[in-house]
Amino acid sequence: MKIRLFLGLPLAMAMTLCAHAAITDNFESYALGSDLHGQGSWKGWDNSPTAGALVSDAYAYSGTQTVNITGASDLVRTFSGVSGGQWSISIMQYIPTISSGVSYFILMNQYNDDPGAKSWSTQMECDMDLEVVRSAGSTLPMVKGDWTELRCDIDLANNTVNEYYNNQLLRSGAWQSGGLNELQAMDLYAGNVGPVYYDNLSVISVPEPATFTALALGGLGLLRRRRAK
Ligand SMILES: [Ca+2]
Repeated sequence: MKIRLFLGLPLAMAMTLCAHAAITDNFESYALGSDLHGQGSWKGWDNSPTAGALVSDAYAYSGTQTVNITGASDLVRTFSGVSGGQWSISIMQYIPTISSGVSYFILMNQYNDDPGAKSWSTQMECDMDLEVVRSAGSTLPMVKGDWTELRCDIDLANNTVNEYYNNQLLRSGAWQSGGLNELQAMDLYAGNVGPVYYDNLSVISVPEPATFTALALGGLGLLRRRRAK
């Protein structure tokens, strides 16, 4: 009876895990030099092919490939089912020391191609001239010539977002003041400057599935130890 109970618990956790599948992209599965517009859930803003972005091997956080956000790039990654509860979206960013101008990392609580409705939640302005990152009046020093993480912890249940740059809190505020109580899209907007490289996108529910996996594996470990006795 006790053994069944232990087996049931990890299975239940594994099923919970499946219900909150993580979204990840390390940019390794695309052809080098190809435009992400129209590949997977990527597209140019308002579905415009001219707003896409190219897969690059100039720098990489994982493997050999990233996406290069530069010039006319205004690259959208749409999400579905990122609603309710708490979520964490993370992406690695590399800004070469020679890059200048202002590039943007944007999260949308509502996104539709023109003429559909759009609503903005997070906008990190990466000012490569002043070497700062801004969001709604808050500022942090920029990392250039190295990889750094942009992360937003979103609590849809309580309508809050904590925005982190380089593991430091940049801004804490409301997630939505209009639109929808969801994360519908990420937009990497070059603002006609660049280059800025991005790698290792992940969107996970919180607590993250890895925690559930660890708990489940821990449960199985207990089960094995009990059986071994
Ligand atoms: Ca990669």
